[in-house]
Amino acid sequence: MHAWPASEVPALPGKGRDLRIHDTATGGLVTLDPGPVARIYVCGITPYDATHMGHAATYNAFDLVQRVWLDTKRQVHYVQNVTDVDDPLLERANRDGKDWVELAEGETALFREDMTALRLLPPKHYIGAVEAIPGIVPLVERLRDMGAAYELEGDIYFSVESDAHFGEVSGLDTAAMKLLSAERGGDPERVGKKNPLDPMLWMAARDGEPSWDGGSLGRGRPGWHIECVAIALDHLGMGFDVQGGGSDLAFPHHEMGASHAQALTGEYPFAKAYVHAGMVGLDGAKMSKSKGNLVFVSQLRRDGVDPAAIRLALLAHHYRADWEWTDAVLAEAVERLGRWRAAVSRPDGPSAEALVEEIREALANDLDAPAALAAVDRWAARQGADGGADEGAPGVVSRAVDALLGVAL
Ligand code: 5CA
Ligand code: ZN
Repeated sequence: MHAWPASEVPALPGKGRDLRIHDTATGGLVTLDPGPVARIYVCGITPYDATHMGHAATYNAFDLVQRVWLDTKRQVHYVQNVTDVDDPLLERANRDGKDWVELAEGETALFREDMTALRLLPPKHYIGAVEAIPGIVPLVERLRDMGAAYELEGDIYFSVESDAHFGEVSGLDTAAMKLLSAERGGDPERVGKKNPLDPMLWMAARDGEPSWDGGSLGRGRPGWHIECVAIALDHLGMGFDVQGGGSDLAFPHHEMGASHAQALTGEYPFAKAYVHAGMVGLDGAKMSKSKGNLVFVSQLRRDGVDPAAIRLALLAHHYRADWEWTDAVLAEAVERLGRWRAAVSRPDGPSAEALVEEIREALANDLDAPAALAAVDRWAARQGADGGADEGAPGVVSRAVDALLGVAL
């Protein structure tokens, strides 16, 4: 699939800091040490509805990861998927009497527009689950042939016991895993499974549902976790730097994905860090397509809201926090954008060197965007007050805010 156009990232004077970030698997901060090419996989959307503020907040977090890396003069190899066939997508298409392919294509196109408007950097490889199927089938066959997967009434399940490290990503106990598995696409109650937590790798064709040639697996479609594993292994390989998504993906999705990959390759770990963004809610509940309590990026854009203000509204919250979208959050961001634009539109201003270092330090410290915004606020407040007449300063601030925060002033 094609991704979306990249906005330019200005180069800044000096050099950025190495990123310290919270890793779900170790439960603490880790200092990442990527090579000259940092590798990141971020789980993409299931395209049955438009991009809401929760999605945007999560993709914003991983955009910051890349901007910190780019500022350390590294290249970034970024991969993202699209879950373009899945139960909720098929159900929504059925409900609305739409063709599932058209629904997926339409929502993916809208997602690209939203990402472009928000200046979120595009992945180098943007891969749909459907186009990945030819690469998924041999992985499932291999897992089955090595005894890490088994058949149940035509479906193929992964045996979680085949990975000695199973459970290490989320750190949850079995009872918690069972609950979450039932809530998030698993089927712990199905009779005949070796372990209730075992996830499906390949689902035999069901009447009225799309299916593909699965070689020795028979016709069917892939399970959710193996899709992301196949795409990540194909484009990044084992031991990539960051696996990212919202906190609802830690279990089962990232847990199972790590185990699939580790069982397949005999190598450890799948990803060096598992990074999870908090959940954005509306009216006291997690914003979700299934609940329908949504604020869409595209709707705000249609209402004339500047995408830079939407981005500032996201940046005003720490990526790991759970927070609520409200009108006041947006109003504050609009006001801040106006203040910053006025400050950088002057011909000179207070020296910006210290500010660039403050933004770098804030982001390197577990992506503390609110601290970065506060630093820019302080610089903007000094404009015209105690002043300073550094001619280059407004330009430096503009470029730093663009390069490190993705906001065009
Ligand atoms: N297609 C799968 C991943 S392979 C999926 O989870 N799709 S999604 O459309 O449901 O979500 C896309 C991303 O947005 C995921 O990282 C998910 O964790 C994140 N996300 C979903 N809802 C929220 C929310 N309310 N707040 C923050 N992030 C969210
Ligand atoms: Zn995924």
